[in-house]
Amino acid sequence: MCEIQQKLKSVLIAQGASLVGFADLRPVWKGSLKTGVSVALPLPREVVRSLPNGPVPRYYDAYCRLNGRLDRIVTAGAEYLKAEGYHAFAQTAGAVNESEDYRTELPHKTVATRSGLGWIGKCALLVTPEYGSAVRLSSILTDAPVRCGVPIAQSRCGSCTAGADVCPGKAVSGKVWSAGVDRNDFFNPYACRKAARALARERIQREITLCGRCIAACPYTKRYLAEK
Ligand code: B12
Repeated sequence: MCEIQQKLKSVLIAQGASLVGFADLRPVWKGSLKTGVSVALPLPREVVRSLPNGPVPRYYDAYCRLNGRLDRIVTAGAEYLKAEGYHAFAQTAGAVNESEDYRTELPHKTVATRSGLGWIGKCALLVTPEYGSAVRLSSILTDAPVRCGVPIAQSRCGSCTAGADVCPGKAVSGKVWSAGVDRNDFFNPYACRKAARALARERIQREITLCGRCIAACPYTKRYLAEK
């Protein structure tokens, strides 16, 4: 790992990042900044344990808190890179535009799989070996020279049906992801959004897309919960 990469990683970890990965984005991204830095924060175990039936107020609180922390971490990382003379763009929640069909130009999950942090589960979430799908993500784009991780291009979900079984919107078809398989070929974002918003309205009285049942059901998440 070269010096700038090591220092950037230290900055991100000092700011609170739990997982950091570096991605070669050339095959997936036409923009000028060809390196992605993926940052993940886990949902606290006690929050995930409260999710099997859908969102609860503490999940909403954690969601807001982690989003704020991620924005601060990637902003600090981008500021550090710029101070070192590189170009850098922090993909904060406010800086990313979402289209009407729920797509962004360069999703955090693409940066994450390209950096080797995990794969896309049948539930369409990033699944990491460390925390399962119980992570929130952000990313930085840059032209700083770094050694990139080995991309993960295949799912490790196997024949698992846990996410599909608990999805209140029946949004999970069960088809296995591999790099290049489009989201809409295995997951229905409209059905997910509709069911999650109904659940959030009913359970926490908020107009927000918040569910979390597939996160809690994932066997990799359960492994994270079983530790300690
Ligand atoms: C739009 C959006 C939604 C939409 C659509 C969801 C979706 N899967 O697209 C709706 C409203 C339904 C939604 C719901 C939820 N969301 Co949401 N959402 C987003 C948002 C803003 C953009 C996602 C996007 O661009 N989708 C477009 C599709 C095409 O891309 P994708 O979802 O990333 O997945 C594809 C690519 O990554 C691609 N890909 C990956 N690697 C590679 C490699 C190569 C070579 C190629 C070619 C492609 C490729 O493959 C994937 C499948 O096609 C992101 C934040 C962000 N800026 O990324 C959060 C995000 C995906 N959401 C998140 C979460 C947690 C949720 C919810 C659980 C809500 C909640 N908090 O309770 C639900 C459940 C969603 C689910 N099961 O997928 C997290 C996911 C964390 C994780 N572990 O993956 C994110 C990253 C937010 C965050 N900051 O952490 N969400």
